[in-house]
Amino acid sequence: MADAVNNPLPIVVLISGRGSNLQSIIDSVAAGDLPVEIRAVISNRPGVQGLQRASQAGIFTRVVDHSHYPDRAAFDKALQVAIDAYQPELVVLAGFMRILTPAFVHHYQGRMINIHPSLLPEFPGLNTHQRVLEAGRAVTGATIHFVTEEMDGGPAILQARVPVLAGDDAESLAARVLEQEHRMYPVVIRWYAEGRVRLDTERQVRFDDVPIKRPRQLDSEADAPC
Ligand code: NHR
Ligand code: GAR
Repeated sequence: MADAVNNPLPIVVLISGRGSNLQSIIDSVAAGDLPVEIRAVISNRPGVQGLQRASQAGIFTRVVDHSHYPDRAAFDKALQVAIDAYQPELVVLAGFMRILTPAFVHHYQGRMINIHPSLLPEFPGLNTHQRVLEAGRAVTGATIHFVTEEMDGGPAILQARVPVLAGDDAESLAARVLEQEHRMYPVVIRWYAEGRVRLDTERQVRFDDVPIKRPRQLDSEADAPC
């Protein structure tokens, strides 16, 4: 647990690319709105924009390049060693694009979260926005969930809904969803830091100790930033 000033929650953020979700977390910490210490940002791809964002903010960066390892197990082991050197209490996947092995996931059970740009359980996996458009959905959104061995299948914590508009393409839709994503991660990480959200032994999300059957919705209660 963390208290805003004295005891920030140590986290490590995993990225693969642009890092705009990372930036929203960095900005929220800098604004004093998020009681965490970003101990490191780790990318599986060298040279990505997210690494620059981290360096600019004075955060340690590491690259664990998946293409340098013979298989997923070897990559995940190296990634685990890199992460654990920073002793985070929470691992945050922010546009991280490699599926993680069960052994890795178990090591961080209840201590690792992901953001995915759809209303899970709908549209897990890649090319999400294109598939939402092809399915003719009027509403899409984003979901933050605990990571389990099932890809994009872990218990959901928070969702935000976003309309699909006439004339949208994958790019315009992604941009509208991303605006909500940028609001969501600071909210959920703060909940985690404050001990308000956790995964219980039955793999149920508990919010203020109460098991929640459905994810919370951004804007629904007092969750919205004022
Ligand atoms: N790992 C596990 N075990 N469980 C989850 O819920 C995970 C995960 C790893 C990543 C993020 C996820 C997303 O939000 C995530 C959730 C990548 C792929 C994928 O197919 C799928 C889902 C997600 C991220 N990746 C390809 C692969 O073969 C590689 C694609 C690439 O490198 O560009 O790993 O959507
Ligand atoms: C975000 O939309 C995130 O939800 C999505 O990629 C984008 C990353 O943007 N994640 C996935 O699709 C995971 N498979 P960012 O690098 O600017 O944060």
